[in-house]
Amino acid sequence: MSELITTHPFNNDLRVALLKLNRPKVLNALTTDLLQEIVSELQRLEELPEVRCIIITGDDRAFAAGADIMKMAESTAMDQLNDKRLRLWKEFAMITKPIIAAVNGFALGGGHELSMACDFVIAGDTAKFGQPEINIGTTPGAGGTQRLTRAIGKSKAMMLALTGEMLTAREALACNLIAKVVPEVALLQETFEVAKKIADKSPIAAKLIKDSINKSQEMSLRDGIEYERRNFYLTFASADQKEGMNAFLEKRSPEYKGN
Ligand code: DAK
Repeated sequence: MSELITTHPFNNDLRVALLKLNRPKVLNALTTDLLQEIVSELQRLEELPEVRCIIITGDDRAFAAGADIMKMAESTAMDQLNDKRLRLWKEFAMITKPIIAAVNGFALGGGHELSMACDFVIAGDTAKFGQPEINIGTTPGAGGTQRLTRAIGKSKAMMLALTGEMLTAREALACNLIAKVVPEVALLQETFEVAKKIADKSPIAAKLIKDSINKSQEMSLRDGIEYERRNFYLTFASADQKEGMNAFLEKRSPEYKGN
């Protein structure tokens, strides 16, 4: 059985793809091979015009409990430096389609970093989030000190990463780490409803919104607003913008083609 399974399980709606991590015996611990599979699959989906939104999920016990400690334990600094996962994390960030993390169970260490590298997180009410690397004598290495701090602020990020404690789904929602909490059993259905809303919109606008919001994490406010404005102008080169505004004026539902 593959360690990553792709399906379109929701009424076979090809616009929404579901990627399921499948290493249940080790709580979906991430190896470089699994990360490679995730990135290769995202790159394949990126090229398919019919796919408009991607969901990444795990199983009921874990989204992912971090990098595979078994594979890391005896590695050297040079093994780490030369490992292709550094490039893979960068390639993950280059995907332009919306990616939702649907989290049940543990999202820890690299698993939590994977969820934060997605565009937003929807969690089941029993999910747990944390950066427990300090418990095993190391530090976060894939954005855990950077994305987490931008998301929840310095004080809380410090406390989490320095103690290795976990946040419950409700606590994660309260500090804006995640976007929504739903009953554990309804996670995939609820996430699909959100994904379908996105899939109904213009893929061009979605791509540009994702780009502008991501830039807000890296740019000054003034530069970010300039950047956003250029993306706004760019939508006026799309048929989707004409379709959206004409549909509004004609009081009908728009049909976006992604061009
Ligand atoms: N790696 C390997 N195996 C793991 C694992 C992991 N991260 N997490 C769990 N497992 C395995 C356990 O060893 C156990 O295997 P068996 O004993 O059954 O063979 C099985 O999954 C079930 O786990 P437990 O028996 O421990 O289950 P519990 O419910 O009692 O506890 C737990 C669940 C999640 C609290 C516990 O398993 C745990 O603390 N796991 C470790 C969590 C952790 O420390 N995660 C951080 C790892 S470090 C980088 C990119 C990424 C990273 C770094 C750099 N670069 C790009 C530079 C990331 C680093 C990390 O994530």
